[in-house]
Amino acid sequence: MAKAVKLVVGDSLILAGWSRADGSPLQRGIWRCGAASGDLVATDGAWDGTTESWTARVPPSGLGDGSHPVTIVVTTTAGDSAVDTLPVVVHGQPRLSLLISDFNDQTLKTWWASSWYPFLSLDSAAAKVVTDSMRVRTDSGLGSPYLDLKGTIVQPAGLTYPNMLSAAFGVPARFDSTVAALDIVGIDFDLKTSHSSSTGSFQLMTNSTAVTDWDVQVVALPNTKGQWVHQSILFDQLKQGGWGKVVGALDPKILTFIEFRALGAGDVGVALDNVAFLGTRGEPVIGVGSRAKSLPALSLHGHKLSISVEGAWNLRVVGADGRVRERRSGKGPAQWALEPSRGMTWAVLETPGRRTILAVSPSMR
Ligand SMILES: [Ca+2]
Repeated sequence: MAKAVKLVVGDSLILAGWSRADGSPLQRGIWRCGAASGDLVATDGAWDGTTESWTARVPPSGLGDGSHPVTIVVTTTAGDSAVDTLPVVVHGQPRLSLLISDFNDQTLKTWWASSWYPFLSLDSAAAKVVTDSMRVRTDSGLGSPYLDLKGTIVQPAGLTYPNMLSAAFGVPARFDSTVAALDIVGIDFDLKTSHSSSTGSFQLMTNSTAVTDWDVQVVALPNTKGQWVHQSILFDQLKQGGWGKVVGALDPKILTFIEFRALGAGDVGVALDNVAFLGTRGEPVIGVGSRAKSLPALSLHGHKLSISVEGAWNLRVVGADGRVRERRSGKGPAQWALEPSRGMTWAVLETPGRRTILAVSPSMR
């Protein structure tokens, strides 16, 4: 045993192993971790052979935040013993530790007052990427302001990798002490993407000072087809995407740059909100909403029905007798007053791949 086991506060550690004695039979095995200790339980029910396999459960209460060696001691009837240790690192549950941007002040600023910007992989000859806009947008009455990037990606002939367009921000060098204090382990955000090409894709990309030769660390993001989704990404999910020497897991202390990328030719959209670092120490940031949770596709306010989806939709209002009382279709958010009706009525919203049903009567009157 040598490699450290990483656990989160509240996890139990299950140990399993086997021990062999030369000569006299094994008599007992114990584990110790700080002030906690317990027996290793022989798999066959009794410590009596020269070879025993065993398990042990170190309960969560025995494993506080921090680094703990777990010691295993096995003894024989002759009084011989063998000791082994297992390093265990326990950290807190990832929580929202540092808000980067919620865009609610209607600017593209990060918390350290640098700005988000559109990043083009190739912005020279032949208009390879056209950035139509990157701005803070608010859909009237449908949630807080958010970052909205739209553009057209053109794939130049001869380019061997997909051309791309990103919403990006730089991480200042002084950030390392903050990262250490909060034990930053990931990033959390609301995301809405769209791509006119079925082969288009999206990535979260980071640069750090450890990765050289223009290489980067990436993880795939979904094409959400115009719907808001909540994403929580731990940095150890990121993999090196390219040419550089493999440096292992991203060390957030040396992060320099984060990009939310659209890749491949086509018309693309990347929208972001409530972007925050996840850390395992310190007080959680409260009051950061999630659009994915707070904005249902279909909601009723008084007698006003709100649709908060980005793409095309069809809606029908259906009575308990199955009769359709109202039909509408559109694209993007919409809100209007429903016609009064007797008895139970349901609004049925259909978007590509999804149907949402909401009872809208009799509470509407
Ligand atoms: Ca916002």
